Amino acid sequence: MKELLESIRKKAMEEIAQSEDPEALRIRYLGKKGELTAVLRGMGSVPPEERPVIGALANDIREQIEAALAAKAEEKKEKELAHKLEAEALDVTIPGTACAVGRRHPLAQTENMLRDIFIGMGFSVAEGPEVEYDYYNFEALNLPKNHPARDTQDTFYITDNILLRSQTSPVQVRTMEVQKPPIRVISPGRVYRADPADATHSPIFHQVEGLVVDKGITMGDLKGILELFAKRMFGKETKIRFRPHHFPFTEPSAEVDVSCFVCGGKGCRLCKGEGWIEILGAGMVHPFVLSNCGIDPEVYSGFAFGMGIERIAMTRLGIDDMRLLYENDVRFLHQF
Ligand code: 2NL
Repeated sequence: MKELLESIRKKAMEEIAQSEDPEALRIRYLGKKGELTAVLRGMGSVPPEERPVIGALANDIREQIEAALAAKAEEKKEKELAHKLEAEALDVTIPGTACAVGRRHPLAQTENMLRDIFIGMGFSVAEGPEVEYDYYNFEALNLPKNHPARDTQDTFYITDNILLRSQTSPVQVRTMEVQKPPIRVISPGRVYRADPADATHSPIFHQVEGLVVDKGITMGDLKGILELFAKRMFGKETKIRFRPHHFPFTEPSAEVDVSCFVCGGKGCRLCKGEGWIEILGAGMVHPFVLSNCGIDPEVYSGFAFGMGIERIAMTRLGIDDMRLLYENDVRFLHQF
């Protein structure tokens, strides 16, 4: 019996030393049907006086096997960890991959500047549909049926009375319909004209219009607001100039120029020797437009203005072809 136990010890220790799978050996030796267990079961055949000695030996062997198995398991765990650390090793000294940082599109930059300037003067921002009724885009703005601006050649019609807006004024008409004066809004957004693309035209472009309606609003208020706007947009030395003009929705109307911010008015390449650059159209809201929107022109008056964001961006940034703004060539965009 002793010899049998010793041979189990020897075999077990050898096997454990070489094993990759200590758990299988635990079952094989110490499990319910294991070799050592089988020997202990056969204790009945051992003479009673030898049983304590054999029992002690068997326990000693069990403990030794258990300790060897535990050591082996620990060793296996450590090996696995070392392997994992090596496999997942990270060299923090390897140079990183540079991440290309983008920036706002020049049109978005310009629109944000315009928004900031007018919000700073107490205006709020109104938005509205790009697919619009003929009524809001034309009729309400004193452009009756048969007015030349309604030519199907000039505007994208969807049906007889639905079109792509050709200006953002319909947003302001909608504002006047639902809001009582005082009204101070700007309406930035995308507009459409049936123009072929060239250096100064695009069938899709962007506009900011502004509208102020209250009791006692005059042309003087319009001039004050636009002068402040021009100084904030083009620099504090900037002057403005009103030239008489005609729009169906304002009376009187004017085209507004800013003094050239490159030459200060002396005449240069940017202003084509004029000293002045045209940037917007404006005027006092036509009484018909006010009454179309449910505002009594005997009580209230207002001014409105409109400008193309492309034109402002091109003037400020020295861009000579509008098409560059839509090509999304990063070599171009990275310059601004
Ligand atoms: C231009 C000229 C202008 C307006 C837009 C307007 C809006 C309402 C009533 C009256 Cl609701 N007028 N807008 C007024 C004058 C000029 O735009 O050259 N835009 C690019």
